[in-house]
Amino acid sequence: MSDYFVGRAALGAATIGFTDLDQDGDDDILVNLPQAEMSVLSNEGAAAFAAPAFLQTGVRGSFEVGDIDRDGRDDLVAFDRENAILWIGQGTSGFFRAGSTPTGAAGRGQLVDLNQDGLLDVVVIDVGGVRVLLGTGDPSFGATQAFGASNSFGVIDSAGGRDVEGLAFLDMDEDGDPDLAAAAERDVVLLENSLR
Ligand SMILES: [Ca+2]
Ligand SMILES: [Ca+2]
Ligand SMILES: [Ca+2]
Ligand SMILES: [Ca+2]
Repeated sequence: MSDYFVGRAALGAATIGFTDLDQDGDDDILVNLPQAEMSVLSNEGAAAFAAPAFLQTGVRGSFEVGDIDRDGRDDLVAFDRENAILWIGQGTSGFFRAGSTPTGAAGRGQLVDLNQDGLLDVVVIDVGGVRVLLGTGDPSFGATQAFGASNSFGVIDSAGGRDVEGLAFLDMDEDGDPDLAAAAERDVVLLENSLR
């Protein structure tokens, strides 16, 4: 086990992601700091990381890593209180803000290709359920919609108005697209993906 310094005031608000920022073939560590800068720990191989470099990103809140515009470099989607904010990856020079899409939901999200069109989509946890923004490749996301408005698992309104605490994706009906399991209060709610 090794400890690495990531920067001042990493505190509990920090989120961690992995991406090969310098494209040398190994994953580097990104830590988002509360003051809207990002600490980058470059992977030096053999389970060792360099001292942090800092990127002024403006990204606040949690983030997810994925190649949104499909240029081969990872991008970031940050989630603030009302929006999914897209930052396009530029390699070692960091990320630039490409736009923001209202999610109507606070704080957390995940990236997954729900409709299997090759473009990452955004799934956000909302108060009372789960919402989806389909990737358009522009790079941007479409309007939000409820997940699985009708489905064979018998769940009608996303998570039925219950607060969702966690999400996992699994192709439960083996039709080739990822379905969703949501931890909603005392239950696990299964939502079939009906977006295709
Ligand atoms: Ca690397
Ligand atoms: Ca990209
Ligand atoms: Ca998609
Ligand atoms: Ca499925």
